[in-house]
Amino acid sequence: MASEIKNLKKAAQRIKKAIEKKEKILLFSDSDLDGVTSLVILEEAIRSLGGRIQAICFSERSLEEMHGFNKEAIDFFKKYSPALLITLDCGITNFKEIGLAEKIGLETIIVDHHQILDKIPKASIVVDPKQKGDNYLFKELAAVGISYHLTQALLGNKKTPALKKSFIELTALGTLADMMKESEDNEVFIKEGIPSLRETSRPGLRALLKVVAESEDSPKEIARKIISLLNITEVKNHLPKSYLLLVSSDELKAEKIAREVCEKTQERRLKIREVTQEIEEKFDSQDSGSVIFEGSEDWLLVLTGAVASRICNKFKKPTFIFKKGKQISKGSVRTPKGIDSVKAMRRCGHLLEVFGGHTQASGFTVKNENLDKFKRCLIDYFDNLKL
Ligand SMILES: [Mn+2]
Repeated sequence: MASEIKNLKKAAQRIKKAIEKKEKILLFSDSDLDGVTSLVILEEAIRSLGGRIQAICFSERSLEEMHGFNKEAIDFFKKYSPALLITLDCGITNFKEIGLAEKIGLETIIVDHHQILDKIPKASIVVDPKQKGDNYLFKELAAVGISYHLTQALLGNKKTPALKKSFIELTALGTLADMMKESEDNEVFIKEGIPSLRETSRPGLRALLKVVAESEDSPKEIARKIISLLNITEVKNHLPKSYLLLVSSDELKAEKIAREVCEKTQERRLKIREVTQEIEEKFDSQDSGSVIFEGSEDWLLVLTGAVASRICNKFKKPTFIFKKGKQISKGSVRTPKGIDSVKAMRRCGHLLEVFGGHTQASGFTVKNENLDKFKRCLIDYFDNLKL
């Protein structure tokens, strides 16, 4: 293909050098399914080449902290310095943290697909098809799609058919989980990766299928079930259960994790329903205005995305749902088609600590003292948008 993802080859070359020289490699990723699958396939590609992966850490969304790559991760990783750090599905908006990582000897490669704010972090290599000067024609890759292309650049013809099949299954799942456009590269991933799920060789997926798949399920239905179970972002000892499940090579252990994941999902669904109903009832009896902006100390941060999606779907309005913390609040944003959530937040960016994401799905962190101002700024913005 004529067009190439900017810096993808450069990143692959740098990683190859690290593998050859036995440098320590550190992996960091977002904890949703796109992030987890991005990390798993890159990890397996690097290991298959004999690379030395020293530590793995996922963003802990349940804590009151910055979106994506964060201070906690730096504290966790700094004992391994000097090392090569790769951030997946995040990093592109973490200016301060990436700068700090580089400063303490963690040479950083960012592999992200989120929107670029006014500048890019001072990482050693940045791979994000949305950055300036990237002429890769297809801009709708999930992070796992980029990671897949990276594994291809790393492995070339060393990618065995079995490895390819296994990578493409995860790439298809991550792409669907992030609700990326099902065209171009993504269409290929989905067409190739979804039909073979039922015969997957990955013990973790097999265990999950045993628990949830019905014999009459179509491949797409199977994929949806897997995604709804693995898109949980709770993290324990820096690792989410979805990761543990996907990399598990032990059938029995995998079955145990699969059962736990199912139970967790049930609890999570109940909680999502509770919060969603609470908000729905409020706006069934009162006009919500041009934007829905709701938060509570009692809501779990990990559920804000799911709740915002449901509320946005029902009321067809830009929806900001947040967990109110002691000093700062953090939340998720969903907007109806055609409304750019990142643009709206950029307008009010002076009131925010961090924000970023996709046009229709994003997140923010705000000091509590700025909550009201932020809300007013949004109302102002969306009121004017209507005119
Ligand atoms: Mn993603």
